[in-house]
Amino acid sequence: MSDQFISIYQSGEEQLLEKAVKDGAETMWDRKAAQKTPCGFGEKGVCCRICAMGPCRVSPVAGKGAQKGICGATADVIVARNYARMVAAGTAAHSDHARDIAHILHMASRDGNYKVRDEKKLMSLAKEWGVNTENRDIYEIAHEVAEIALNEFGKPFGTLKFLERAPELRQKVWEDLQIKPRAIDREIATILHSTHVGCTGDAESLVHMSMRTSLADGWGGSMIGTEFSDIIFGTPVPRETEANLGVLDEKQVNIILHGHEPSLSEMIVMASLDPEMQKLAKEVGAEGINLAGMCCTGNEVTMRHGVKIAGNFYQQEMAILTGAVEAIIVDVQCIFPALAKLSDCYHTKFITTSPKAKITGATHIEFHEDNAMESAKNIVKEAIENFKNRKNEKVFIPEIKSNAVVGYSVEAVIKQLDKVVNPHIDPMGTVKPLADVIKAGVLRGAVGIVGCNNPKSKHDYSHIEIMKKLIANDVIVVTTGCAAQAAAKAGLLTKDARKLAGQGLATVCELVDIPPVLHMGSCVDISRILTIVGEVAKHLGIDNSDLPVAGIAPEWMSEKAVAIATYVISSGIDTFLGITPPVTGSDEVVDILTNRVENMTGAKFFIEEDPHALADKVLGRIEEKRQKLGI
Ligand code: SF4
Ligand code: WCC
Ligand code: FE2
Repeated sequence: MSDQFISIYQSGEEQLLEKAVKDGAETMWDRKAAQKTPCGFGEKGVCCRICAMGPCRVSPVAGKGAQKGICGATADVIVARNYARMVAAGTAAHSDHARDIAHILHMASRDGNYKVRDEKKLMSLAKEWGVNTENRDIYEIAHEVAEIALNEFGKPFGTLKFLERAPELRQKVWEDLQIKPRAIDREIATILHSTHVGCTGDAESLVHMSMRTSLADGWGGSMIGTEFSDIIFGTPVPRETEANLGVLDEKQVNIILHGHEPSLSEMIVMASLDPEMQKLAKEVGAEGINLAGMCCTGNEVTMRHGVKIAGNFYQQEMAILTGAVEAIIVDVQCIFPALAKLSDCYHTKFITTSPKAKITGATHIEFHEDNAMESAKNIVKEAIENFKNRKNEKVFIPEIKSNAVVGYSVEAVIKQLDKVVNPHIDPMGTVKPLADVIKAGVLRGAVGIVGCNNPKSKHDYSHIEIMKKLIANDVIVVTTGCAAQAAAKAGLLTKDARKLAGQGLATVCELVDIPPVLHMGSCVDISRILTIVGEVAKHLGIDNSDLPVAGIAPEWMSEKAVAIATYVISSGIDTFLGITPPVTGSDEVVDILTNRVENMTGAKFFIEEDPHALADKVLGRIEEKRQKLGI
């Protein structure tokens, strides 16, 4: 195995942590140590503080200790209620992001900052939603489409429009289970209502409701987030980039873009290219402006502009510890409040931009979409002017980075697949070649690996071990979020990584000209994975749950991940969690999630903290599915 593929375990993190001690900087590890042993009640999900008669914590062991909260809620009810609220919060985060993006399309104009970049996608969505496109200005169409999307959040009647994109068999499952989400906000509000003190007191009902709410994320908020970002900023195509802290450049103004919504980061990318900004950078003695991304913002700008990836969730503190970052610009989600104090140890400016995520101690420069370019320039200017405050003796940039190819939207994957289509025999522009190789067994299956980092697991270790094992066994991997950035840093997003693939997958990669692990974008872009799985199922005339596919969140930590895992299950795709969710205080809830839910949705949860055992279970399950399908 070449060094490139093991570099992930020598990424300079240890040196940076030593540097932190020397610089008197506090990191997550100090705070983790201060937490001592985590609360066993919280860990098992049996702590309730939903009303002021409590907090109540009940025993996770039947027949021993307090078995009920003051209101009589059992461990089953408390665990299920807490789970449902995680799903609600995750769904709210993805969907509120999507709402902002839909608003941006609604304000897009020919001479404004935000334009329509993918007209084809807009027109096809307009057609899908029955919007008249004849003899109309493209922006008029865009505004109507945006308004329909905005109504998906609060419409009083009907169910979500994007559900109709799923295979018919899947829609029937949802229909029979009565879990087709209605308006997005409504599902979130309903579940908050139902989990209020004195409402739902039945675990199965709470899981059932959680499924409906989560589908409002996957086939609602997240899908709107993806589709509308593509329309406004362009549908990603494969492009090359680099990943890891080594992309920071001592000679340039380093700006980290961290957070989620492309509306801000796209403008920062544009602003940094502005000759006026470039000139300013030279004036302060820098060679230029170096943007580097983190978390989903990192994914959004890398797949549309090739902006380099500084790292994933766990590395946000590391980036500041390099002492080489002039500014870390954030909007919403996955941002450590600790960055404010940490930035104070260096010259780094920690700039918050969203009224939804202000942080004490940060410099708040509010980003206004209606004045986007000017706001972005002001933010970039702050960073440039801060270059002169950098203390060279405090700079240490680990010299580690890997090449990566990013940006495999569904459209881009299909375009690659066209390379093996004989147009005299088969149609172009479909997933047929993918379905064919899965059917033939050249690929045993396809797996989505997604999600965060979590200090409960060695940084990126589970992501990478699982990916390597799956591709070695001819399972193609698609990836998003921080998992995708782990793959990028490990060199798995290169065509070279074919060497690590089994013979079948290596051959497919060769013919179709792709890496064995495909970067599909940010966390909301898991909707791209739902789309491609659905397309393959439709092509074969079967349901998602029949396919040899699975979802894995090896190092997840956020409520968004719980919402995602739940909509993936509800979409008929098995989901493997590498971190145990706080549900083990209820045998009933564990039984529903890891067993009974399969009778409802055709898929279930697997919880396995050992990455190698997890990969084996995935492979076993894939073979089971193949056998059932008779392929
Ligand atoms: Fe206790 Fe019930 Fe109130 Fe929860 S809702 S804090 S279990 S009394
Ligand atoms: Ni999505 Fe997890 Fe990263 Fe945040 S950016 S840390 S939810 S995977
Ligand atoms: Fe994310």
